[in-house]
Amino acid sequence: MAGPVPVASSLSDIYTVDAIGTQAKRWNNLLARFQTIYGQPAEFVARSPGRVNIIGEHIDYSLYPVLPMAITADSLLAVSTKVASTNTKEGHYKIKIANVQDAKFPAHEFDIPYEAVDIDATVHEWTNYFKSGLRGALELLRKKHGNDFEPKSMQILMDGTVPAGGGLSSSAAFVSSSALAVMVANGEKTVDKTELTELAIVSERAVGVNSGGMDQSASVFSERGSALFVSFTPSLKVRPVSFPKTNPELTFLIAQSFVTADKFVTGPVHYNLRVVECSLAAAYLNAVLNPPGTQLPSDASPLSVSLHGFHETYFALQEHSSGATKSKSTESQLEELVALTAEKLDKRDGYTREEIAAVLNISVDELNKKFTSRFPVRAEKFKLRQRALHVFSEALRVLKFMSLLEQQPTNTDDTSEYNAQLGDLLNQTQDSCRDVYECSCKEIDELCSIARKAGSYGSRLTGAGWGGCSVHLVPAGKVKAVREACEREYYSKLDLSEEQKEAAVVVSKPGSGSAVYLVDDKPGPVVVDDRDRGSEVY
Ligand code: NG1
Repeated sequence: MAGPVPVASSLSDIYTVDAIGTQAKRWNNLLARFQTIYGQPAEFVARSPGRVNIIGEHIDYSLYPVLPMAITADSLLAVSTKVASTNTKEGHYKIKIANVQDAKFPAHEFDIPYEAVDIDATVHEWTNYFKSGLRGALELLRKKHGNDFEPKSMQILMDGTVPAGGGLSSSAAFVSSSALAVMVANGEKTVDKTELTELAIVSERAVGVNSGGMDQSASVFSERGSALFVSFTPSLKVRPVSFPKTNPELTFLIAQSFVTADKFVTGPVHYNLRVVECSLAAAYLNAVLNPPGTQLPSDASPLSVSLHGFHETYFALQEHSSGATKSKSTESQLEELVALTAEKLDKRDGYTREEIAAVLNISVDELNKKFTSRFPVRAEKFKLRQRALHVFSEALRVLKFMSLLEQQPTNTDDTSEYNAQLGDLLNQTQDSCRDVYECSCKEIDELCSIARKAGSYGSRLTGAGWGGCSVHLVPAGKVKAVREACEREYYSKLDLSEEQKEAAVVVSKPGSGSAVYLVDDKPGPVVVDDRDRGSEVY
């Protein structure tokens, strides 16, 4: 799984068979538009997909493992580095960037100084995502080639099909494909997947969201036909996971709510606030459960202290003081943490900054500096109890889900009971997201109950929530019924275009991750299959 980002020689290396017809048209349009806009062909295309998360919601930034899979929708960046340098400022390189949806995402031209990429995270501007990938990639290139490294100018045309604010991680797809494009444009013949993912995780935080690492990992590493188990400690590790054969066969349906949730705009009361609450919960539990003076390890989570860090410290100290020779299983540790949280964090209406600072034995100013100064958050009280309960119980559900996948169903003629167990875990996640983590919304709740009534085993929000998409585990024979029920009971009440209606509910097959396609090698329409190299197929 680790290793270099693949160089695709045909679209058949990237997409599933059913998607190739539409994708070939789209790629040819992208390359033709590139030629029209810049008066020369693109040299290569960098591609990274969106993802749907199957289970493990809002726990990646607390460094617990998650199980997403890549989808077909993706971000494509067609690139050329043959940029005339006549009007570029001295000591600068030029970035010309345009989007196939030019009315929504206007083209820009930047002269960027060699030494730094300036990103104004207070301004919500689409090109910030490119710049954050650029900044991360350049840091890596400088580490490799020294501080005098001079970046190449680039002209870029982007085509993104992951809906923005739809919970399918358009931002991670854009940042990962941007970083990949910059690496390739600057002469890297191979781009290491782990390096790309790690830099995309850190880069995305520059846009104003304290994100975890699930989306970038899924976008870069996924393999066609498999979901991806991603763990973050002691270091980022991924492994493909396949679903056992079931009867009835299982299908994942993604249903959009058409409630746009913009993490950047609502960060202070939603996403970024949850990150702060989780880190504060870790620090609080450390203060009340570990011996005085215990410091949590500084880790890769956005605020450097995480519930996972607390978890490990707590049990390491317990084992040490009891002289235990055998560690408890992670499942029983998580169960214990759920019980301890319920007991020690007993204030259901939340904790003020003053109350938390007193327990941490620091001033409110120190608390603000450490936890709330990176990105603004707006809260009088922090719901530490609810957030920690969600995280520990969701981490436990991921383990239970994985252990179900690892045991094959016993009765292979009829796996309904097994399917229902998987579905139940998804339903429990939705309940926890709605009631405990408070990241659902009434439209997603409604879609979940419509889908369950029509035959879904398990339905829940996917991604950050507060709108966006829902995911449903549906027996293959009920896909039509679920789709029709959503149309009848939900979408018919919205004012949707034909295009939106068509994209509202899609069957999601696990897709492949990031790839590079070298156009230079293959003039003419994009290649769809090795046999068809260079010839127009669609
Ligand atoms: P979305 O907003 O759906 O891409 C976000 C985070 C993830 C993860 C999920 C919740 C980013 C880029 N992604 O996903 O890391 O925390 O929410 O599980 O911020």
